[in-house]
Amino acid sequence: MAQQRRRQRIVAFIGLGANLSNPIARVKAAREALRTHPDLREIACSRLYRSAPLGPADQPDYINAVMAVETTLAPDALLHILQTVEADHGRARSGERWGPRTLDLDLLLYGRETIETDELQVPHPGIAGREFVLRPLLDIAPQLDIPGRGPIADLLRACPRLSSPLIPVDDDST
Ligand code: A4P
Ligand code: MG
Repeated sequence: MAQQRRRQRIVAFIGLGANLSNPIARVKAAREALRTHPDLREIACSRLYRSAPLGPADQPDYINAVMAVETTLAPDALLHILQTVEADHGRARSGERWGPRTLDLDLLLYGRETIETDELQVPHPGIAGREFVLRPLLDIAPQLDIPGRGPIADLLRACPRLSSPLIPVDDDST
């Protein structure tokens, strides 16, 4: 559909997170699904990080990563791809805020655009205060400035720490 595409190429940042059913493998498989999608071109992907949950503590640790992709898709079309990949990984929405999930794919940034619709808020509302988003972002885009929020290095310095430090995951972990 014509409205699903923009003429210009845009760099979008996607946050990947999982804490159920082999989360390291989930995050790696989601990256692979996005990397090989015909409408996306991967520019960079961070290391994987393990962290304590933000929100209810009675859930497993999370694995998080951030990837940058180039695309001509409109933001809502990109969101639908993320939701399809989530569904392919058995994502069931319990409705619990900050509850456990097999896979969560968030559209963190879409170029420098600010989007406020019923189904999409960009920059992602959690981006500026989450170490597990900012730290992997810093890996792949150290100079990045978040529209309306500022440079990520400053945001990372100021952001609240979780109950335990973020730990990079070894490459050969599964
Ligand atoms: N939506 C609006 N804007 C966006 C966007 N920029 N990207 C809408 C993606 N979706 C967006 O999504 C609910 C609705 O948000 C969608 O229908 C879409 O139209 P969802 O994925 O069901 O909910 P959510 O984003 O997971 O929200 P929730 O449950 O508040 O979770 P959060 O805020 O994402 O947090 N701890 C650690 N250490 N690491 C984590 O990754 N993640 C969470 C989940 C909690 N604790 C965590 C982590
Ligand atoms: Mg989400």
